[in-house]
Amino acid sequence: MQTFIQQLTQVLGQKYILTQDQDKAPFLTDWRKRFSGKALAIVLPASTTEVARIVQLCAEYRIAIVPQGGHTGFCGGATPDSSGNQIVLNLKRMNRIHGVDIANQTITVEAGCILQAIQENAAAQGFLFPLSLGAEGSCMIGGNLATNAGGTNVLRYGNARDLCLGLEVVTAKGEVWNGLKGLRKDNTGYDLRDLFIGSEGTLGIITSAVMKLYPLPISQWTTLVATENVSATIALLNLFQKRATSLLTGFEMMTQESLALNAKHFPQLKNPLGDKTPFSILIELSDHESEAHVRQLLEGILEEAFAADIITDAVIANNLAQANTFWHMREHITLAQAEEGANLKHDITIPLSSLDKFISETDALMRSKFPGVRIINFGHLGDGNLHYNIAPPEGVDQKVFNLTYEKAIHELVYGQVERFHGSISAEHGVGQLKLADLRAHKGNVAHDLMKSLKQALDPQNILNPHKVVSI
Ligand code: FAD
Ligand code: 2HG
Ligand code: ZN
Repeated sequence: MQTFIQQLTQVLGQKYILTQDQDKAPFLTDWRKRFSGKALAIVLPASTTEVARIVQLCAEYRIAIVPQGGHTGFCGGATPDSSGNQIVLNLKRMNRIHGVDIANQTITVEAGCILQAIQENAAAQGFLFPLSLGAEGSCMIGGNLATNAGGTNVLRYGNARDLCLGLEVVTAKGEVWNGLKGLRKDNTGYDLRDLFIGSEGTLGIITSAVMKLYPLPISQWTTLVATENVSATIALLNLFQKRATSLLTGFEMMTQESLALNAKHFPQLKNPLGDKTPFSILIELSDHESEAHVRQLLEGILEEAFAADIITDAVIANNLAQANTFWHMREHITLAQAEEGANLKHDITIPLSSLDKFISETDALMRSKFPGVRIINFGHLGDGNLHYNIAPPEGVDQKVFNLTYEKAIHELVYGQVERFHGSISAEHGVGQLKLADLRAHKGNVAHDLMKSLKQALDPQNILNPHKVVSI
């Protein structure tokens, strides 16, 4: 090990290899404090050449590498195991923005760029980089691509995969694959880019990316709408899809129970629809024509929704500050859950046509088997993506509750997801949290194919082993 560290030092210099406990500590626990590990060293490269050299050394000494961005992932993918034999390769020093290509409408960035920095850089040049999530101030584009992150703009612009036109990746052998051409069409055989996106650091280390840009909208209007039930909410979504088509850029659902957590931990974030509304729906329209055009369209659709008895109340944000408070309400649910303590997360997708039945059946099962639990159900309804999280009954110790019921609750939810032909991971990935669940729910053929890919691309199993699939 000493020789390995010495050789690493020759590549990076001592300053960028952290081996002391107090220096390593900030990199060893994830954002939720759900996963903790140990590491031989934290390694902080500044260039693709350095990443390649590190991987070559790890391949030679058979040392496992855990790639890491902002460490905001929910599935423990970026946290090392407890052996103390793995290195964490954190990409935060690789944070250069190489520039915007105006004609191609793309931005080329290094993997360690903070998502918000990319959005701001693009906006300063008149472009929208639409990937947007609550962790955007700290997650990094390499992590976003490695998890194929979703967020609040997916229904209009797609997830991280849809926004990516090229990657540079260091392979398990320490070779560099340069796929940064930024082409919108390229049918030269297997799509390597798509293989690495969503692979959570198990097939290669993403070092740079070419991402799509869009024109900045001239005007955005945000509204909070009250509905009585899921079927009305889906009817509302379909109405907006029909009338607003591509101007619809956000459609988020929050249940009364989810917002009750906000009321408890962030009482300043008052729901303008009141605290008795069963479903509060946050809707955003973005327009490239004019303020008047989009405002008129929004009012027209809401009038139609009232007339059809789909909605019971609506508040339109009058200015940017008010629109921001609506979004804060939505984004603070995750923070309120963290304040409340450990909850059991289920990041799932269900076909929209079955969503109503899924929720009513699963809620009923959950409440009958685990009386008193709080169902914190919210999410990106426009994508059929629920965050169907379970908190213990008020006053019950979370640790004891989770130890006793975690397995049974996951089984109940994932059993229902299977029955309704959904997915057990919509946008957060698999990591170590859902390793066994993936094996159980992916299907043998698909799971074996995934293992074959892992075996082919990383035969020594040094890239983030025992995350996503075990070989
Ligand atoms: P990390 O957590 O550091 O890593 C995630 C995975 O990617 C790990 O497996 C890691 O090994 C791998 N990885 C990281 N960088 C690289 C690289 N350069 N090359 C190869 N592998 C790499 N997620 C959503 O999808 N939608 C949301 O709306 C959303 N909201 C969130 C809100 C909050 C408040 C928080 C805390 C998280 C949220 N997340 C959301 C989850 C998280 O932010 C995303 O999964 C994000 O994409 C992770 O990025 P990161 O840089 O933190 O990656
Ligand atoms: C969101 O949509 C994130 O806010 C977090 O994906 C979801 O807290 C969660 O479970
Ligand atoms: Zn989400």
